[in-house]
Amino acid sequence: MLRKLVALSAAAVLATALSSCGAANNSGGSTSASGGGSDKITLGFSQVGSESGWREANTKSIKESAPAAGIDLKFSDAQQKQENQIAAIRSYIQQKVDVIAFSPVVVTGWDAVLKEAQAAKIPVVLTDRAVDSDPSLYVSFIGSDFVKEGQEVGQWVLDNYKDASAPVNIVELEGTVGAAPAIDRKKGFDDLVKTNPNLKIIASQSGDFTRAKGKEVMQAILKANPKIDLLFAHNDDMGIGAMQAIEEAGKKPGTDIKIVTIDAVHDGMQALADGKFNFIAECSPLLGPQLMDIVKQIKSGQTPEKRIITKETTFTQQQAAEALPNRKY
Ligand code: GZL
Repeated sequence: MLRKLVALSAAAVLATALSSCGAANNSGGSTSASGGGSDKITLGFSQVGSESGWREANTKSIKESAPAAGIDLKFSDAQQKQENQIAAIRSYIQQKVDVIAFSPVVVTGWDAVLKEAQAAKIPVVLTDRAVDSDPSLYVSFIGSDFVKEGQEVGQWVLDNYKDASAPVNIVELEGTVGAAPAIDRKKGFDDLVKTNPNLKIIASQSGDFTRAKGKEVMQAILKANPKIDLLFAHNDDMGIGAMQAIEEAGKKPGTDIKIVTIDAVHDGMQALADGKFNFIAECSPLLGPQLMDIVKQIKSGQTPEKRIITKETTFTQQQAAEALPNRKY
């Protein structure tokens, strides 16, 4: 009798164990390697690279906000090469991630891989930079208005040189060739500045958004142009590299040659507070939390806004000195 009771209870325990596994498998969640069910969302993210202080802050924001949102993040750094980003996106398609997001290093050349993601029924979100592909190939684009950033810097130049009687020689350090921020910041700035015939852009060249290249290009421009009044650098990092070149040429940045930039990362804000920069238009890298919200909206069947423009401001030297102690990056 006792043996029969023991056998019956063992069978009952075994039946319960199997049915709970079955329940996990049928709950619609994918069972993980451990055999437990998981409803976690997996996001595959392809980052441009690590070319600037802005990019570091952007990467930190994404890497910190994924676990905070309960999202499994697969992250890749493309070292500023489009082919690496395309390979990463293809890998995420193979891995059947739930959502793909990326910051496109340049505007063109994405149609094929975006169509592959669409064919695999994996939604794509753009962050930071735009592409020229058909908007039906991505669900949402969150990032700054780069034309507006260029206009904010251009307006500062118009305001500060409106009474200039002699020509004002301007140098422009452009961002990565073919990148949306480089194209649009140049358009915003140049279209405004050319409304004052005294303002002359005497040299405009790419510094690839890096300090090293910004310094190298500025060294060559300084050698070729004895009279430079103002530098517009498309990001703080190129501005810092150029600032070093200006000092090594025996000139005072912020005084002999004024420097205006875009981003407002810590080192740029410090240069502004120290009087070596003269004005910065902010470009927020803190896109992580909003990206995770968009991913969760998509997975819960909602349709996020197609275009989300990040909120930003501008800084003078005084405002930078006041803001620095509380800056997050
Ligand atoms: C702008 C971003 C740019 C930054 C640079 O959203 O794409 O790339 O301005 C960064 O600092 O390298």
